[in-house]
Amino acid sequence: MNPFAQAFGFLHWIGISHYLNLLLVGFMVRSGLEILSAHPKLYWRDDCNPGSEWLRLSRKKMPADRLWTGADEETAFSSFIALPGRRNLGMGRHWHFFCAIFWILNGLVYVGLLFGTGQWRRLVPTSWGIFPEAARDVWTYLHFHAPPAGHPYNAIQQLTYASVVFVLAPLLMLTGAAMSPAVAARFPWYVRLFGGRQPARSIHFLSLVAMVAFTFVHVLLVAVEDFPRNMAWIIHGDYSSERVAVWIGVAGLGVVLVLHVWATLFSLKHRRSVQRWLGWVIEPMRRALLHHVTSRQRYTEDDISPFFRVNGYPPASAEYQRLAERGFIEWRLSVGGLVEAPLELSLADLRALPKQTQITKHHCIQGWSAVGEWAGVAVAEMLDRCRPLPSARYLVLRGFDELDGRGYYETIDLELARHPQTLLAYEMNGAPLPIPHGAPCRLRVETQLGFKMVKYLRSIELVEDYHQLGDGQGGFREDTQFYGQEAGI
Ligand SMILES: Nc1nc2c(c(=O)[nH]1)N[C@H]1C(S)=C(S)[C@@H](COP(=O)(O)O)O[C@H]1N2
Ligand SMILES: [Mo]
Repeated sequence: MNPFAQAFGFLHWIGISHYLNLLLVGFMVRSGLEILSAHPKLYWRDDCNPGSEWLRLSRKKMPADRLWTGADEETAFSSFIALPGRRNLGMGRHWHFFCAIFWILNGLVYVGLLFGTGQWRRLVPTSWGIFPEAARDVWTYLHFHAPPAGHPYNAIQQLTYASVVFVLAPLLMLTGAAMSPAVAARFPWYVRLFGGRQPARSIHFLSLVAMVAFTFVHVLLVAVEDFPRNMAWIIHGDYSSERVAVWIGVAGLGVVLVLHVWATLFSLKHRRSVQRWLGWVIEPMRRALLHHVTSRQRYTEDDISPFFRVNGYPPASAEYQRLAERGFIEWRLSVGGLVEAPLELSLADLRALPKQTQITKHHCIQGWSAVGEWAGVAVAEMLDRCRPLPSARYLVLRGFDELDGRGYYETIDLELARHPQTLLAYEMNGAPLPIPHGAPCRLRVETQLGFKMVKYLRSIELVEDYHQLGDGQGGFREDTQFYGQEAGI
């Protein structure tokens, strides 16, 4: 008997890992669909040109005669298919990453035990003969007969199981990692392995479809073949006590269903709690893995996207409009808070500082991307001039725009602020920053998602802590859309 079977008496480790897998994959499929609903379009190119999507799950049409934004393209999926549904990207992401952590751990334990116990022989084909054998089995299935039982699987089952465990699951993990802006910024070659961020996103989705199809057929076959006998094997690891196994199996499925309903309703009602509790697990992990990674992007002019989406409409305030009308001559960026030397920088002052240019890929949290060239002053240069006090830990960047009475703001810590490609950009693609993209000056933090990069900058304040600002979550979108403060994924 293996140690797990001993510890749990009647439970077999294959049963436990299958059960956790069913639970976690279900949660990840539904939260993944929630994420997709934020930008329900899939592309093969990272420019995400409107109209170039190969899959569109929305009927919304963007106007041709006025500015529209990525947020306008967002749709709501039903809570029956998405976790939690109803346009809750923040919630979908928390569930997706939370479950991903445990799914990977479960997968590692499963594969470890598979090899540790010799069970891998049932799963991994060891001879080329498997292929003609599988073809014969397909032929038999096509005639609606069951092929002869294998030992214990027939060739086609063995091939399918092996490819789910050793191809599909790793592919989901690898393409998932390729969608992290921090990974893409530090290792552009890694993303290129999949053909780019959008191909990785498309492959991730297609793998999800394959996973759902497999699970469906697998469960169906287990059920129609010999349900009690199969349940006994899954749960006990042998063919004893079939009746107990059936009951445990049915009860287990009931628990999965209840958990889905609970998580959906709870996430719709208590979004701040979900953000806090799941964030408590996810954020330290995200921070440890990705926070210290610096951007090493060096795209070429040929890579620059002909079309670059906008997110966040230009400020409606009279103050901003007046500044814009006069070409931002009177605009000043105030830098204050916990600094030795507060600054008031005009555009001319910024232009007089050392100029840095970078061509990078922008990752919006909703899923779209685009490549642009940005020029401006490194935030590190600005910090050298205002000299933060020892107690300063975060930069609070505020924009001129307001939504529902809240000013747009985001926070980044001093480490991110000092990264070499963290920039106060006043030019885009060789021209002064256009108004929709944040004129006269915006932040670029190239390892992070787009929402951290405040446009229409008004001020920068150095603070010790951000919890006393707004709703205390570290930014406008963290406060109102329940995103995580750490945006490397
Ligand atoms: N002031 C301000 N900055 C903002 C936003 C906003 O709404 N207001 N949206 C953010 C989001 S979600 C993204 S993806 C990027 C989009 O930058 P772009 O409009 O230049 O594409 O800006 C970020 N900065
Ligand atoms: Mo975004």
